[in-house]
Amino acid sequence: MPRRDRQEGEALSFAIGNLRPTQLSLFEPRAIEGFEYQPDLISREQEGALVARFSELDFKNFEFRGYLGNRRVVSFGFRYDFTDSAVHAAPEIPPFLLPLRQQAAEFARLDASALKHVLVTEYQPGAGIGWHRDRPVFQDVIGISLLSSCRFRLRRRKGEGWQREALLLEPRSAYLLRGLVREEWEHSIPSADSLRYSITFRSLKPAEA
Ligand SMILES: O=C(O)CCC(=O)C(=O)O
Repeated sequence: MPRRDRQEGEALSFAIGNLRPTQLSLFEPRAIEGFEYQPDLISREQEGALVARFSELDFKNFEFRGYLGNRRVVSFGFRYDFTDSAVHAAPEIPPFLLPLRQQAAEFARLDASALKHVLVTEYQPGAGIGWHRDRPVFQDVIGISLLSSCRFRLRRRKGEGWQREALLLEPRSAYLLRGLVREEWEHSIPSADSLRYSITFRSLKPAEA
């Protein structure tokens, strides 16, 4: 793993629930408490319309304490700053993302207003994300994949080693990370073969909201 990803993975935090029967069996993942997967949350038309709007967004390389990642990100509502390990106000969630936020909230059985943070991530070929748990200031995490599939890897400490699971995230699908999968498991995505975007909605822990 490149040094940058390793350092990022070491310092970030995690999340998973019950895999639904709709889950692809390619990697035959065992159920992980708190992880849910929903194929085809959005249509191809909605996917195309979302991607068309991304050229308006001010993507910047992901930055972690002086290291630049090869994925590019833009935050709305709130942004997490790794320099002071705190959330800060970010530009308002653009109206074109609000219908998707509603769909994400319904999938996660939440009120849309609870999803105060949105992160749009661009993975050009060669870009991935190292092992991490999402920061503890966040509660539930809903990720929507666009354009390409990717392998979503999960691991947690087991004795001296790791228990590992993996599954395929299909384009237009959504996953939910809540509870145990947030607390015990790390996740990572290997370098993309082709362009992929993800849109991640997060709720804040009550103390932060
Ligand atoms: O691209 C994804 O679906 C994963 C994003 C992720 O794990 C993160 O931003 O912390």
